[in-house]
Amino acid sequence: MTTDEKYMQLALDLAASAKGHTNPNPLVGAVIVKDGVIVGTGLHRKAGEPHAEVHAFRMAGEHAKGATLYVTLEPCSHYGKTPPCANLVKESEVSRVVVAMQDPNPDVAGRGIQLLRDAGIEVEVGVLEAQSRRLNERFIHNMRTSRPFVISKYAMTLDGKIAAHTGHSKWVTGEAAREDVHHIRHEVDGILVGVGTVIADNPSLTTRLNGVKGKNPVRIIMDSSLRTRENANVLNVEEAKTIIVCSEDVDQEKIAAFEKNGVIMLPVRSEHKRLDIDEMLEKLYQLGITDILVEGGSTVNASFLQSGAINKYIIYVAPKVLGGRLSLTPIAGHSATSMDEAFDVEFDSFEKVGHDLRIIAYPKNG
Ligand code: AOF
Ligand code: ZN
Repeated sequence: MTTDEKYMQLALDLAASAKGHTNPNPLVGAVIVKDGVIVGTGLHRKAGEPHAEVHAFRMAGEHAKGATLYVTLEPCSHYGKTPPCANLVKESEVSRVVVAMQDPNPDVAGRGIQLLRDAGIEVEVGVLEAQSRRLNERFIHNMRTSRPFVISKYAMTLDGKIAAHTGHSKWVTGEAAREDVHHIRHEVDGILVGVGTVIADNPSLTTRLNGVKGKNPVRIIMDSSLRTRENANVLNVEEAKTIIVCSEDVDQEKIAAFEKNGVIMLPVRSEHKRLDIDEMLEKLYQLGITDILVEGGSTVNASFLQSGAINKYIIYVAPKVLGGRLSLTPIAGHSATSMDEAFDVEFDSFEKVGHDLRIIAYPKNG
């Protein structure tokens, strides 16, 4: 690792510590170094609060003069909820700025870097860029598509089954893997399941972390013809917000009844009871949902796969073999006639979580 990479890594680690707290904003970290001494550090903690650079400069004070600023995202050049950081960087009289990646926000998009260069500051872009892009995969996707970043999560046996043919599935994975899922729930804005899962399992879809109070994502239920029962746990809106996505041709009175109970109703187009995934995602993003954990069932998983809406896979593999042609698999829907129809993915990482395996993969060319 070069010296620049070492300090950028520190800035990335600082940024990552706020995972799940900055939405809709990106994760940003900053480190200021003068003569080999770290004189300032900062991170963006929460939307609406100061940017990473502001905290770092506050700490560095006079020491910033002639120093190097390491920042994981290009300093902003626009007036958002906070004033532009590029001006602050200029005034601080740092002599060098090292940036991991350009800001994908169209309001910034290189203007911050240009502003600094125009002021005679040496700016280097691209140090640990891949890591920074990975850290902000959700933000980059939001900026590019105005849609939430979709994570498909499921747990299966070594032979790719999620349940016995009876539907019995408690449990595929062990406690550590199930706890890991709660950490992901804690970090995302929304958790989505189909009405089939609501009827079969009556889940509450809340975050339960050992000892630490979890942040509950908004529960999103895909329920085209409004089959969710009145006493379903997901309708307890005191616990967490609930959005039900239904077909736009369902009875208005039915919609009104759910709304009366505090549920947010989201009617979208549908064809043969299949909800339009893209319209749903567009509307969810407008409601402020920047990322979604899709937790099945297999019909919902199939809709997401077929519409090309999956951005990331987090898959748990249990050291069990179930067998059986009728055992259930994670993704139902259309049955391909040849291997050529498979969706290609790229493995990113695999790790043991308790006795299970967690695989992270991304769709190829996605
Ligand atoms: C952050 N934190 O540390 C940096 C950001 O509404 P505002 O003023 O908070 O501006 C948010 C935008 O600022 C964000 O979309 C990104 O383009 C830019 N940089 N944002 O939340 C930071 N440096
Ligand atoms: Zn800023």
